[in-house]
Order: sequence, then structure tokens, then C-alpha cells
Amino acid sequence: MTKPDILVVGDYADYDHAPMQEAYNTWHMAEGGTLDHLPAEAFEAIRGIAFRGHSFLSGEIMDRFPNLGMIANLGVGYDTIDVAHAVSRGILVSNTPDVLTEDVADLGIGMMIAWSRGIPGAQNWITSGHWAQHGEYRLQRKVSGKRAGIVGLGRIGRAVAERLVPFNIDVSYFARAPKETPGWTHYDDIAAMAANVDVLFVCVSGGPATAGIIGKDILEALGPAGLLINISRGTTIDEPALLNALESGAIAGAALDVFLNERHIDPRFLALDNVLLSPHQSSGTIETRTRMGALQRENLAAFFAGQALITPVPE
Ligand code: 8YV
Repeated sequence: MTKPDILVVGDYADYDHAPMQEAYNTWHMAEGGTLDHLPAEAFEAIRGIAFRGHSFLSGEIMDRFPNLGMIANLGVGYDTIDVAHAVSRGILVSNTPDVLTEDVADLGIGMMIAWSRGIPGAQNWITSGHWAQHGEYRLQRKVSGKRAGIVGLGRIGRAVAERLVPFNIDVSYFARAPKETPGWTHYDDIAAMAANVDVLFVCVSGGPATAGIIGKDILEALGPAGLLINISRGTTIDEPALLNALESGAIAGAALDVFLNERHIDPRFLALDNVLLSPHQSSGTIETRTRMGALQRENLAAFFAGQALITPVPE
């Protein structure tokens, strides 16, 4: 039986490549790369795309493949896929929700503690010899008992909130309408919530609807003692406004796993001593990336078997 043809976009681990190559005739495109190397017959043959990355999968790229029927994204966020165009052509799109929720929430909590307790600096205090020479590390900020606001109480936002409860942290959340919660405070205005919390977690999906929702006004409301944590997308924050706020002390600091222009982030971040920078690795555990890859392939397999996708993205 001839294998179906798929285009594999982006970098994959060997444990993802091997099963893809076994099931499909694979063609490859680097993230953000071109298709110039593909022979004409590949464009005709390719019916599925295994997509990974944060560069845009445009309608123009999709239209190079007349028989494309399915795009399987490795990741829960699909803001870099022109889903509207896919839908207009009847191309199905899947993502990998749920399997990464715990990891993303874990990293958000980890960054809150690491920033507040100065963990990266504490290691440096020892390795640079400061402890031996100068004595005690500077005092840090308490985590337990603080007030946190969650922007976006979806799967990931809720998992963050649940993890905050055992720290005796008072949880507020921003959502358009109140949700079923164990007594967390609902706000329909992000600035009003930011003014009443110590830590602001950004957990909304990316895309045009949330672009720049954390702007200067919200950072000012969060204030000089406030910590901003972003585990969503770089696009959700007005980054120049954030850099200004960090440089001027308008907020205390930020712990960021996502940025604009990844992987070449604004160099202004590198000069700051009130940030914890993380290279977009919230789902980056062996266990979770393995499950994400498996779910991506299960979706591809469902499509090629003529079955319903396991985790289709909402249209
Ligand atoms: C990346 C993510 O997709 O799931 C998401 O939306 O941002 C990440 O898990 C992952 O780095 C694979 O590229």
C-alpha cells in the first residue's frame, strides 16, 4: 500500500520523525523556510501537514498544495496558522490541548517562585564566590499568602489557579463572564484586577483578539511591587510598554516564557536585572513533548483513515 504524502514543518525529535516516516512519505520544510526545494509532484501529492513552530502558516502556503486536507499542529496554540483560510478551503486543523496543560502551569508557578525568591541569582551568589566572600544573599520576596490575578481562565489558567491555592494565594481571574470556581474573584476588567494583585499571570490564547491586551495602563495598575508572568504568547503584551515599565520600575519585574520575535528577542531584555527569561519551553519536558507528538500523529492518522479528528481546533 502506498503511503500518504505529508509535509513536515519544523524540527522534530527522532522519536517523532521515525513513526512519521514509517507511516508517511515525508517532505520537509524548515520553520519559516521556503518550499523551493520541493519537486512539482510533491505539491500535488501532499495531503497533510505536520506543523511545528511559531512562524506563520499562511493561506498562501496552504494554496501551494491543491490536495491539502489536514494540518496537524504540534502545540495547543494555533495562532500562527491561518485557520480561517483553512476552513474556507475545507482543510481540517488539529492541535494538542490538555496533554501540556500541567507542564505549562507548572512552569508558570516555577517562574513565580524563582523570580520572587531570586533562585537564579542565588545559584550565582554561590558559584561566583560571593557567599564565601560577602556573606548572606540579599533578602527576597515572599510567595505564600500573596494575591494573584489570572488573565484567561481556560485550561491553563485554571491549572495555574489550582496550583496557587495550596500556597494560600488569593486568586482572581479576568474572563468575559464569571465561571464556575471554588470562590475565586471574577473581574471583567484587567486593569481593575491588576490594581488588586501582586502577581499577574497571562494565560490567554494568542492571535488578533488578544494582541497587546496587556498594555501600559495595565502595567501601571499592577504597579511598582507587581510581578508579571507570561506563559501565553509574546503578542498578548505590548512589549515596548513592558520594557519601558521594567526599565523605569513601573512594575517590579517579569517572568517571561514567551516573546515577540522568538528566538531573537529584544536585546533590551538582556540588560535588565528584574526579569526571569525562559526560552519558550513551557511544554518542553520529555514526557509532554512525547505525548504531544503522539497526539499530533493520532490526528493525522484519523484524517487519513477518514475518521473524525481527535482534537480539532474550534472553528
Ligand atoms: C509549542 C506552545 O507549540 O503548545 C503551544 O501552544 O507554545 C508550545 O507547546 C512547542 O514549543 C512546540 O513548538
